[in-house]
Order: sequence, then structure tokens, then C-alpha cells
Amino acid sequence: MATQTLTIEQRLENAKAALTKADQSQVLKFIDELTDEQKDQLLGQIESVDWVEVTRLVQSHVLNTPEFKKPDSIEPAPYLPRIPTKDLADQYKQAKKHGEKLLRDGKVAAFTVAGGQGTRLGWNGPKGSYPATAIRKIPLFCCFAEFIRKAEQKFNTTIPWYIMTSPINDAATRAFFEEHGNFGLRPDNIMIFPQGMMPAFDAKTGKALLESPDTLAMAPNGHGGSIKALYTSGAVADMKERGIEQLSYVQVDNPLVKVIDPLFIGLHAQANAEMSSKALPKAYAKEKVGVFCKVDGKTTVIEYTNLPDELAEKVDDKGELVYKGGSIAIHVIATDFIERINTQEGGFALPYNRADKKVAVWDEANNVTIKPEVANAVKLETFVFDALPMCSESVILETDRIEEFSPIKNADEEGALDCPATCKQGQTERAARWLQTAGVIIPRKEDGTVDAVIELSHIKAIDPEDLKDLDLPTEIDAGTEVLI
Ligand code: UD2
Repeated sequence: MATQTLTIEQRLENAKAALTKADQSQVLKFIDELTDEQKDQLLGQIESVDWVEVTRLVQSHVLNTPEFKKPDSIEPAPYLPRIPTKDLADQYKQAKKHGEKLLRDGKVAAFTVAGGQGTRLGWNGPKGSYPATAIRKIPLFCCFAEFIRKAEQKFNTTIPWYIMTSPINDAATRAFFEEHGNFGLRPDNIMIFPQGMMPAFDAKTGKALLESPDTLAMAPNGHGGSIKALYTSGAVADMKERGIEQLSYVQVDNPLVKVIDPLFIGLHAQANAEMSSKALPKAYAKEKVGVFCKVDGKTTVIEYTNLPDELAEKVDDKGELVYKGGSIAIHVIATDFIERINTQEGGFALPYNRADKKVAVWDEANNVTIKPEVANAVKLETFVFDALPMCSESVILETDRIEEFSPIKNADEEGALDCPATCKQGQTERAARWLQTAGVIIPRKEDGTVDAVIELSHIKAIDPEDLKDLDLPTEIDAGTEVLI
């Protein structure tokens, strides 16, 4: 029976029964002190949780830390090179053409996962609202929107954009889009939907925590939640109605990412792959990225925390890392795959991962919510790449750091990586590389880095080939800021 038709009392009875079974009745501790409105809010949260699953996960992931079992059969997953070898040149040419045709035929959509909390960056708002570019300081969402607008113009098509938020940042994200006139895109081609949440648990007792008397402490259930949320939100139905066959998946934190890449889409589609990925060769053995492997013959990403050192550090005869392909969370996913696993008998489940975090909790004695100094809680998250082993086919294409990877994850500080300052450099480096191929003279410092700040708007170019239509300077002066 739908909850709307039940009275608060009936809903409370149901909640009590589920929570007693799960040994989590403490979340109702203050129920008698709450107004009906507050009760409704707390019961709504309780009803969104699968307490049977919680009981199992508390045992396996909170009170115990799951151990990674090294698979019996494991080898590195092969990937296609960024620059095609002679024997692949024709296949790449055809694939790019095919990807462009899919775009022209309106069969491709963009998808951005933006449900994370962005705590490391310390930005007060959705991560996508962070001012990201080197000169204009336009927000991350605007970088992606400009990319989509340019691709729409280039391929004379419509590219719907699906954005996954979380219940925590959904309203703020919607307001941000509205405030900015949807960044020049048509609102009916943008669909924003929230992902699922999971309670946070006390690390010692395994009890679900309250943030306040009427609110469970909850966190987004990981980017793996996108596979379900795409289906339950109606996004997949919307895609089907529009004839969308492929979804280009990117994270909100990387302004250099090719939101749409015809070659990658084409290689994936021509292989009849269900979910494909881009790989970045690791810079060093223990770089903190997941690694593409074949486990029992299935493409799998093993998080760096789980990859045994002897594999992470293994080198071949030429001294090259054997497990080299790092996952940077860029995928193409077939709409049919998302539909298939959501509708298959018995459903599907991605494995949960444990993260020890500081979670604000209700301090009853002082009647206040307190933020702890040290990690007090366990959050549970699923990862989207854990859907890869469920695929019948999967393609991995190599990409390059300068071309496509300079995420903003951390706040600027001395020596910080993946922060706004390194991203600004990354944007400049890529723009310089593209401009140089178009004949522009680039000033460089002794160490080879660009002696200027350059921002190349996606509205102007999403690929070096787009520069040929532009009126470019012959030279960039040292020490200047140049916006193109
Ligand atoms: C992720 C990958 C890492 C590497 C890196 C590249 C994992 C576990 N690690 O690291 O291997 O590929 O990215 O940048 O994935 N998000 C949601 N909902 C959530 C959690 C996250 O939408 O519940 C989004 C978030 O908004 C962001 C993306 O997922 O766009 C990445 O999240 P993250 O910052 O937690 O991932 P990170 O940096 O640990």
C-alpha cells in the first residue's frame, strides 16, 4: 500500500516493526517529542531504507571490515591505445565516423554524476557550482554545458543531459541551473534527479545515527547508485522515448573531460559493448586510482586500496608497469544495459564499500548537533565500475592526462594535487597543446611549462580540429592571460 494512504500512526507501526527486526529502534528515540511534520520527515527517511539489507551490511561492513580476497584468476585488462597503431587506424576512423553518426541521429546523451558531497574541496554548495576555469572562472556545470552546446552545433543534433544529484544538493543544483538560465541549454533537454541515500552508522556499535531528533544521518549511496537511480527516476524511460542508445558518463569534478567523445562512443558501439571505460596509464605504481583487470575473464576495476603491492608494482621485461590502466571514471553505458540489469529476475546489487568518516550527530545532553574531530561513523557506498563485470562486452580506450584529466578534488594548499591551482595549469597546458598544433607560438618556461594562463572555451573548441575555423593569434606573449 502506498505510504500516502497510511496515517502517521500506521507508518510508525510499520517503521517500529522493521527497526525492531533490524535492531535499530534507537532512531525513534525522540519520536514522541516530534510534531506531525517532523514525524513525517523522519518516517520518510526510515521508509527509504532497506532495513533487511542494513542488518546484513552492519555485520559485514560496519562491525567488521570486509577483507578483499585476491581472485584466483587475475590479469591486466588490455586497452586500446590512444593513438592507433597502423593496424588499428582504419578501425578508429570507422569508429569515429560511427560515433558521429550516432550523435547526428540523436542517439547519444550526456550524464554527469554530481551527487557527491565534495567535502575535500570545502566548497559550500554543489560541486558543479564551483568556479573552475582559468580566467572566466565559470562553474563546472557551465563547462559541461558549453561542451554540450558546441557538440550540438557541430553535429547538428540535440544532446539531452542527465544529471544525478543527491537529496542533499538536489534543490541547490536545480536553483543554480535556473539562476543561470540553464547555461544556454533548453530546460526540456536537462533532467536532474537525486540518487539514493544510506544511513551512516556508529563505527563502534553499528547503530544508525541521528543528526537531529527528526533526521537520520544519511549520505549518498555512492556513484554506483546511478545505475539504479537512472532507472527509478524515469531517466531511462525518457531516454528510450527519445531514442537514446548510449550514455556518456562523466564526473562533475573534471572540467577537461570530453563530455562527448565520438571515437570512444563509436568504438564502444561497434563492439556491441554494454559499458566501456577510458584508462589513463598510471604515473607510478601506487597512484591512487582503480586499475583495470580481468578477473575470471571479466573486465573489473580493482581499487588501489585492494590491489596487492606485488601486482601494483609488477613490471615487465621493459620495466613497464604490468597493471597500468588506471580508471578515471569516464564511461559509455548502453541504455539497454541499464534497463537489462534493472529489470532482470532477482534484480542486481553492486557491492558496498566501507568509508570511515566524520559524521555530525545529535548530542542529546546539550541539545545540539556536533561535528566530531575524528572519524566516528561508517558510510556505505557502491561504485559504478562494479557494474563492469556484469557486461557481456566492454571496451577500454587509453586517454592522456593533459587531454582529459585534471580534476578538482582538494582545496588549494602548498603541494596539493587535484586542486583548483593544478586544474588551472592543466587547462592551460591542454589549450597550449591544441593551439600549438594549430601553429600558434606558445611561450614556455625553462621547465617546459607554459608561461601564460590560457583558457580555451568549449564554445569555441571541443577538439583540436575545431581550431581551424577560428581567428587565432600567431603568438601568445609570455606572462599574459589569454581567453579564446
Ligand atoms: C574516483 C575513483 C577513482 C578515480 C577518480 C578519478 C572511486 C571509488 N574512485 O575517486 O578510482 O577514478 O574518481 O577522478 O570511484 N558521486 C556521486 N554520488 C556519490 C558519490 C560520488 O554522484 O554518492 C560523484 C561525485 O559527485 C563525483 C564522482 O562521483 O562526481 C567522484 O566521487 P569521489 O570524489 O568520491 O571519487 P574519488 O575522487 O574518491
